[in-house]
Amino acid sequence: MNVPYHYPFVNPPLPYAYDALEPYIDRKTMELHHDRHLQAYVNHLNDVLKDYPEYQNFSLEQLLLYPELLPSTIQTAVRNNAGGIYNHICYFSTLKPPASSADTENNSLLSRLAMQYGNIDSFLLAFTNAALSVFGSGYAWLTQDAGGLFKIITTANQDTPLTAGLYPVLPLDVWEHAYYLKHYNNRSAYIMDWMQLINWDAAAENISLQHRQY
Ligand code: MN3
Repeated sequence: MNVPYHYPFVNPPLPYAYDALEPYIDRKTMELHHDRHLQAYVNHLNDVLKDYPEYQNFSLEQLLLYPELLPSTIQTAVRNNAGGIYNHICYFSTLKPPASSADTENNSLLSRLAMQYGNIDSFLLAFTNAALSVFGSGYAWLTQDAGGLFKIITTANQDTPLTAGLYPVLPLDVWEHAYYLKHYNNRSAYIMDWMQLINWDAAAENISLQHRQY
C-alpha cells in the first residue's frame, strides 16, 4: 500500500462490484468478506487505539513493523487487527473481474516470475502447493526480499510478510471465510478459481514499491 493511512482507519470500498468476481467467487462471500470480516478488523483496531492518541499517527505499516513501540497490553490486538486490515486490502486489490481486460502483454511481474521460476505454470504450481500447505487459517504470499528475489511464503492467522522483512506482491487468503460458501472445504477448487481473477497489473505495481520506507 502506498497511501498515507492511519487512525481512524476506514474500510476502503472494493475496487469492483460485489458480484464482479462471479462465477469464481460469489457475491455473498464478497459481501461478508469485505463488509463483515474486514470491517470488524477496522472497528477493532480503532477501538484499541482510541485511548492512545500517541499512536494514532502511526501508519498501518508502522503499527505492524514496530510493535515494541506500543504498550505490551495492546501489541497482540494491534498485530491481529492491523494485519487483518493490511492483508485484506492487499488481497482485494490484487483481484479483478474475469471479464475485465487488464493489459498483461508486457507485464513486468509475469516476465520476472517466468525468469525466476522457468515459466508461469511452474510459479503457479509452487504457489498452489504453498497455499494448500497452510494448516488452519492464513495466507500464501508471493513476496520479494530486499534484493528483489521472489519468495513464496505462508503466514498464519493475520500475520504479514512485513515482519519477516519481505515485501508483499500477491496474497491469497485461505481462511475458510474466503471460500466456504461456494467451495465448501475444497480449498484447491478455490485456488483454481482465484487464478482466474489475479490482477497481474495491480500485483506488478507492488513490485515497484519494494524500496518504500515506512
Ligand atoms: Mn479473509
